[in-house]
Amino acid sequence: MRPESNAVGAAERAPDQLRHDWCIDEVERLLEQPFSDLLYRAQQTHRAYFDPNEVQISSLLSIKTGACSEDCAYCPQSVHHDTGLEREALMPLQEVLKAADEARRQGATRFCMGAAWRGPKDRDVERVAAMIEGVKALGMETCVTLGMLTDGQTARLKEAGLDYYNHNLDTSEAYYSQIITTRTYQDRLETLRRVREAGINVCCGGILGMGESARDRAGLLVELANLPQHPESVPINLLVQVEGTPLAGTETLDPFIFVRTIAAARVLMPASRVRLSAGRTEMSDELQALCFLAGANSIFYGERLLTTDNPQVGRDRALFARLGLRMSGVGA
Ligand code: SAM
Ligand code: DTB
Ligand code: SF4
Repeated sequence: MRPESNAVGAAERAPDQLRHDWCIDEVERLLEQPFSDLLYRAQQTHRAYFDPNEVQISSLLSIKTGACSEDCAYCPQSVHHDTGLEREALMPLQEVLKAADEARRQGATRFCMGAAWRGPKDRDVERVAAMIEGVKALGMETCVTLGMLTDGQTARLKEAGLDYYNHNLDTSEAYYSQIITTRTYQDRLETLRRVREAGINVCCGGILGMGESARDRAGLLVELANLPQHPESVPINLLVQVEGTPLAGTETLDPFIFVRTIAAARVLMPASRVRLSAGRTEMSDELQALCFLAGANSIFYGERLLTTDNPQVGRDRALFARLGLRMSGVGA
């Protein structure tokens, strides 16, 4: 399998060093290490596998918004929560391609299309396949997140040329039923297995700041790292609290715990892209710098995530310049 663009061939370089036998106690201890020790270890790992000054850039587009039948407690798009979001039908192909081209011009190398579905119908997959083909023709990597998939659907997406499928475990198995009741952890793992078996790269991570315990955070990381193959992309989201969702008003997470969790993800999954994902709008530049120092080397770029705000591109460009970070694929 091809390594992520501009990674230093890490996955091929030391596959024997990638562990899949982590236990929760061990990761809890890692997360509790003195901050400087944990960051030093994460830095060593990061530098052994990647150029620490290079960050992969993805842009997001919601191609089908709202009215999702699932009850994910964090999500503004669930039909179970009243967040005032307008529901929108699947976007026309030309609009999607226009957005992708604009993202490419801004410097994104991967275009991620998200749909608020429990899972797509086969006719939806046909339309998404055309979007994947069109975005690939622009010279970008493609990622989609459409919910649960069948074997036939993963095969169709692979045939269209899909590079990555995003499907998050979100939290530990123990905490999952507090967050989502309309599907199981096992359902999630099944789709991940199908995606992997179809030969599509896996993008899988979670959300922090949902009222979970330290053990839940360790549990999520262990689930990710102990998959038969590490996900190539690991998005770590900080909960974006949206009024009307059950998690609005949750006590905010200590930012150092967020940074520690990024560092632990880097240590457990050395060759993966760890993406500093949702929640950046509320983070200071200094906190984001700590996340990069802890081993994050990917972001969502562009003024919108799916339905909520992301930092202005000017702010990100200025931050990258101040930190001497390069966007991968842009002049690299
Ligand atoms: N419906 C599909 C699914 O759930 O897999 C795809 C779209 S869903 C919005 C993609 C991911 O966005 C979720 O798995 C979750 O991790 C993340 N997400 C949704 N709402 C969020 C929020 N308020 N804060 C942080 N992350 C969020
Ligand atoms: C992921 O882990 N985070 C992205 C992407 N994968 C699809 C989505 C974040 C959504 C934040 C809330 C919103 O904008 O609706
Ligand atoms: Fe639906 Fe995905 Fe939101 Fe859950 S996270 S409610 S599955 S759009």
